[in-house]
Amino acid sequence: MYTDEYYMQRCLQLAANGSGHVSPNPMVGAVVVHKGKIIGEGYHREYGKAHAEVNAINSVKDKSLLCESTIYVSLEPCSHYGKTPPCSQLIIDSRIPKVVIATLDPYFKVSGRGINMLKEAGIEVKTGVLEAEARNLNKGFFAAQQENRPYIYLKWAQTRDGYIDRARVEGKPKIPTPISNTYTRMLVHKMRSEVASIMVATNTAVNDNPSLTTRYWAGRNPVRLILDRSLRVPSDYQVLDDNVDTIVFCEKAPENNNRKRTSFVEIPFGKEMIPVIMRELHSRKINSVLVEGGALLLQSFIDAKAWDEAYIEVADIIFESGVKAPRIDGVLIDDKEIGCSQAIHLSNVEKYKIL
Ligand code: AOF
Ligand code: ZN
Repeated sequence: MYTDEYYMQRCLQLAANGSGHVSPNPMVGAVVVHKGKIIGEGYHREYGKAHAEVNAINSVKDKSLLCESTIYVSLEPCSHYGKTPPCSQLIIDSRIPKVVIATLDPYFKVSGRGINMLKEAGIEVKTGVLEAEARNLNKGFFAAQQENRPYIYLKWAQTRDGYIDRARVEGKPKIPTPISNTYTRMLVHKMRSEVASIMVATNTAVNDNPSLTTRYWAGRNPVRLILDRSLRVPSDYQVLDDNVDTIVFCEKAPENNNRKRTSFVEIPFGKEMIPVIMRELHSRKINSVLVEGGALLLQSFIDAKAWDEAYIEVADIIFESGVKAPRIDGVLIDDKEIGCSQAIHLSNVEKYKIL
């Protein structure tokens, strides 16, 4: 006989298949177990489509076994009519006598109500199985529901002597010197495919003309966020190609904007900047952001303590001079070698509050 953790682990594994397809909804997985044997599996595959429980229950071939089964779900079954009907009602109607849940749904329309519905129908409910793991899987969803802001990741690559770019000589073209290698670049693109948005400031957009897409990883492109106070990014640059949803934060929006997927949002550029942007993203249901550069922008997030996790690649390269990497203090989550780079993963001790 396997433990509850074993089946919940399978739920989390299934849930993760929804990565990049379900945001702003959470990734959720479910399995139906009859006498120790998994007889049904499902996960939330796509935003607006069927929830995990629906797919798991539908996948059970012999429905007569449901009345002797347990359903494991990585998030409290919902109790509301959203884009889909309530999963708790489906579980009740399916006569499943026991439900094992990893974590409560923080969404105010559900939180606790799903469990109450089940209990009132006489169903045995167990919660808290692999709770931390389940919350960890949906950091953006939990930040949005509980902190009213997106989950903030910082990311940069620096040399061993602490530079993120070569010095720029006025009037001379920049000699590109990549700090990341083929493998770590691919990992960055994987990370991009897993976040809802990605942010850079004017200098990065102007100097590097990046496309900020997930070219090296199959997955969804995040919304591009460009901080361009005086609209200095040339209109024929890649971030303004209108191929990907893009928001340009600026002081004064252009009078005419014919682009379909690119919008201009006016914001103040002082101390209020980060909270204003965070509120704007939250209102657009963008529940995670990856801040990629440049150094000044990253430093302003660090100084405002407006970050949750930071990924720093330290390549075995020496520049001797150039643009200094940001300075950061955080709790070390992981520090490992990736090829000839060191990958440092930090977390912030203080939870950033925008209100
Ligand atoms: C579940 N199972 O697999 C998921 C749940 O608009 P809807 O109908 O898709 O509802 C979205 C909300 O449902 C979402 O905010 C979260 O509270 C919950 N997600 N619930 O029972 C699932 N993905
Ligand atoms: Zn549901």
